[in-house]
Amino acid sequence: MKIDRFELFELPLRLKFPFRTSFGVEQDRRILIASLTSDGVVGMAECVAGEFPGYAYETTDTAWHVMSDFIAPAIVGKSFASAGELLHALRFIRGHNMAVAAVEMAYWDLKARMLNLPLFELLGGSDRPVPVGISLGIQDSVEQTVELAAASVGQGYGRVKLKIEPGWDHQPVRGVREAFPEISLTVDANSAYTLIDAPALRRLDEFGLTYIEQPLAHDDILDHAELQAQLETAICLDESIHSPEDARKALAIGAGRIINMKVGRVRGFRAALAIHDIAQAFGAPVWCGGMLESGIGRAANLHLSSLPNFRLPGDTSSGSRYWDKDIVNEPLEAVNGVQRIPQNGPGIGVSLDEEYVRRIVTRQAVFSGT
Ligand code: OSB
Ligand code: MG
Repeated sequence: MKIDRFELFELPLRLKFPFRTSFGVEQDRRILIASLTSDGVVGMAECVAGEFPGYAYETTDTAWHVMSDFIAPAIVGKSFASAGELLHALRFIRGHNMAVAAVEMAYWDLKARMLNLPLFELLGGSDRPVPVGISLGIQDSVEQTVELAAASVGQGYGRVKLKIEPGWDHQPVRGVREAFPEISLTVDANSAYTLIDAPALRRLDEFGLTYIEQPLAHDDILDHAELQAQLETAICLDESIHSPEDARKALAIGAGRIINMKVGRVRGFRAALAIHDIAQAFGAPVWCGGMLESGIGRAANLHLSSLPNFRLPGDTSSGSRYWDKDIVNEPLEAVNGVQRIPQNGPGIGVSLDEEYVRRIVTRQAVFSGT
């Protein structure tokens, strides 16, 4: 497939609520969409970089820079027979996985559209219902947290994840657990603890959490292994896993028992599939994380989530939870805690609301060959 055109655009979208984690607060998102055109067919994907370098070092602006100044010249006017070939042409870019992933994912969407297949088929998944949970940011009070958890349970979500940090862990978890003794409850620390905090984390064991997500440093696996040995609760790794190699090493040393898969974090679908298989070989489930995506990223997540080793509910909750108005035409709504894979046409199975996009777009760049 020859890449005739590469286009980037930026769309400001305001979350319905400020999303607070141990690394900061996000409400005003700038959604970056990358699109690739070949032979008149267009594939697209969302870049999941955030507004500030809190979750990872990439930001909307570093991703824009890397995509327009380095990726565009390396791919426009060139032909790639596979995602592997495309990635090979981008191997000179160290890191910047979210920027590379957006282009690689757009390539998969393009390929699926050319073959007239839903993306899940190309990825090796299936048309199955995708169980999803909800990720609740840090709130001002335990009462508020329990209220939000109650609303989520009322909407049918099969798992509730609470963001935690030192000083905000035991109390909200106890509050929600006492109100809902049976739900699958998890916590996500986004790297806010160190090994010195092991006793505080051990105290969470009594609540029967499904897992504790990324308690320790974003670049650590060794201390996680030491912590996992001291906990009954499974550790789920998010920030620490950037590649199939990271996944293999982490699972080999027992740094965790579960992996949160984010395609942007790991450099694209190809790496995500490899991590899926490695985790499966270790008997470790994966689940699909979220990065407060618009419907474009959310649709891609749902297709990926249909692979067999996605065995725990993902973070792809209803689009209407995040946005008053999404940028896609198709609603992506969970019913009784389950999302259907969008299939309004091939590829990711959703379409941009072109009129709305034209109205809100703040930045656009087009790279086309001669
Ligand atoms: O750690 O999983 C995370 C959002 C932004 C950055 C990191 C994370 C998250 C979430 C929200 O937990 C998931 C979502 O609802 O999209
Ligand atoms: Mg996380």
